[in-house]
Amino acid sequence: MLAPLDEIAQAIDAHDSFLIAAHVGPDGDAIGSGLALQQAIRACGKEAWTISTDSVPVSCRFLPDWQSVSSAPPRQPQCAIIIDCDGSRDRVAAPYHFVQNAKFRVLIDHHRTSKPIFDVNWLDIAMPATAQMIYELLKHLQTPLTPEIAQCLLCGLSTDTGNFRFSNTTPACLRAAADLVESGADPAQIALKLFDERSLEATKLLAIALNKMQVDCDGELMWTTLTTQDFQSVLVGDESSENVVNILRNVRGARLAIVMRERADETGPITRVSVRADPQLRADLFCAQFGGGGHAAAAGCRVRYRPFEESVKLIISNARHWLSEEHPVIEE
Ligand SMILES: [Mn+2]
Repeated sequence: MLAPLDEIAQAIDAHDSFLIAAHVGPDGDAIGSGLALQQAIRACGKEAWTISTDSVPVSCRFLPDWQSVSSAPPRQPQCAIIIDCDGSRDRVAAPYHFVQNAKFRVLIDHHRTSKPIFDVNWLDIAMPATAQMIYELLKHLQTPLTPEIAQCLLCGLSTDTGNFRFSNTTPACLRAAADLVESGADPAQIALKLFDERSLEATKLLAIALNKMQVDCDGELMWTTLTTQDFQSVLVGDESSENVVNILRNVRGARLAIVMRERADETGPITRVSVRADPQLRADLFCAQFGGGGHAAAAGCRVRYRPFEESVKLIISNARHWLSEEHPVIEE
């Protein structure tokens, strides 16, 4: 039996057109990994399209070639490579028939909730970021690391390690980062764009969210909400609320932080939920109860078909219980 890296190399060799897609609400790992893989496949003289039906987050609109990301491929690709998520219809930010109708499907992911559902599945929860996996794939393929590819991969590593501050910052990850900087990636630009820069509107939204901050369970649970009206009052969308949950998580004594945002689509109201937690509290399992996913320390979900206030009550009462319950320890 071939190792996953060899199987993926074979899949790239055997096909001429590729769909690359990651999770809904893509982040710097999803977009950076996708763009790096796209550039590498195109460098082999093949067609590759990075797809995101949720667009590219503003914080990532400095990456080389980010404007090539589109909401659908121009035609059915032969091979679908799904990265940074579990590959299911609900999680993939691409029109799913393109995934289903692909002759061959590859899954590359580092989330612990993913299962081998495609033709080739490279699932490795020890990897700090999908970008680390793409880095190793490109090394395996002997693809030259251009400054553009290096910048995209460093963006992915930086996103998922909190700019090399989380406990998933492994020696291998730092070695890859060093190699990427040597190849032309710009860590200062990435840190500024991903972690520091914030629009004026997002800063105003942060003020609203902090004003409404709730302290629960003796300070172990911190939460807040942002309503449609809050978003309208500062004329911004959901992408401007990303960092609020981290600010709540950083309050001394907090173990679980939750931000709930009121949105809507053609199915009706949606409550978008971002969760940050002490990893022992398994944010991924907390969100899985509501059909979401993520990591032990950071996860998300969407609650549909209920008014916002009801969703908030449901999630917060669940969170209060969650804090006092035992959760499966993370098996290494
Ligand atoms: Mn990731």
